Amino acid sequence: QKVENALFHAIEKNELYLVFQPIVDLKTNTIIGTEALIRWDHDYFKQITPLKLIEIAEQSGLIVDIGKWVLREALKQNKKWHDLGYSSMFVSVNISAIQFDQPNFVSMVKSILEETSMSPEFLELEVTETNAMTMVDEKLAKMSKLKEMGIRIAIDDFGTGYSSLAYFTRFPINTLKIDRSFVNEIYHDENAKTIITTIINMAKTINIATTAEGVETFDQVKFLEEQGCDKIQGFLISRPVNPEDIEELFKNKE
Ligand code: G
Ligand code: G
Ligand code: MN
Ligand code: NA
Repeated sequence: QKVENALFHAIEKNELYLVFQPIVDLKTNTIIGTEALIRWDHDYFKQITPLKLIEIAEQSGLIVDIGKWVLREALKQNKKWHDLGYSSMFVSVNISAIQFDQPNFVSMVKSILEETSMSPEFLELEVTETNAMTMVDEKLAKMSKLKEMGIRIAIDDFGTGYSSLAYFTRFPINTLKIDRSFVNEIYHDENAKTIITTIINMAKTINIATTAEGVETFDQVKFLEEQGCDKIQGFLISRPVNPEDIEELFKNKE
């Protein structure tokens, strides 16, 4: 059985689903949003990790349809949470370069927001640092349009792509997601601490929020709080889980 072929049928066969990981505001210590992450429930291709799944989807071009499906499902779920009363919750959706570079990307996002009755201010799109560094002019133009619509842009895996933060002053972005490789090293490597502190301070001067990814210990939270990091995400709060488990977390955090 060919994996591309199986993945091609995954949407119609209802094998794809989303899990959500909470994002916590450090000032209020409340869950303010979630990141949607794709999963594939397939008898034969169980061993395929989400990272590999995305790689296959990108190589085969299936990412365009899958990415659209992810966006729709993430917004539908976020709408359900709004209807349940969690009406300030945002959802963050990962966007592949190939998907972002589609000529109709902006209009596709707009139509899915309308279809799901979700206001643009509750959608954040995550673009990796490496992605943002290719086809820069096209990227800038699209990001500006998305921002004008009220959608937020986050740079994912920040710090891994060898770009300088100064470079990002050109981009209309709202959030930098500090890569978990730095967060992991907070209590092992002085350089990691310095890098995080520098990212947070520079981001503040250009009015960009910071989210630390991969937070697993209270010591890391303490350091990030001291440095003025805005939001955290990681196994300490919760692994990516299904929507019902997210609702339990909402209740417990109230
Ligand atoms: O879910 P997990 O933590 O294993 O994620 C593995 C990788 O796959 C991460 O880099 C994440 O950003 C990416 N990923 C997960 N879901 C999606 C998705 O819906 N679209 C894209 N483009 N990437 C995703
Ligand atoms: O690249 P992106 O940031 O979208 O990746 C999300 C991935 O990070 C998911 O696969 C998720 O499972 C993983 N992740 C989220 N929190 C943690 C954490 O605290 N520790 C580790 N090791 N991985 C995490
Ligand atoms: Mn991400
Ligand atoms: Na990341």
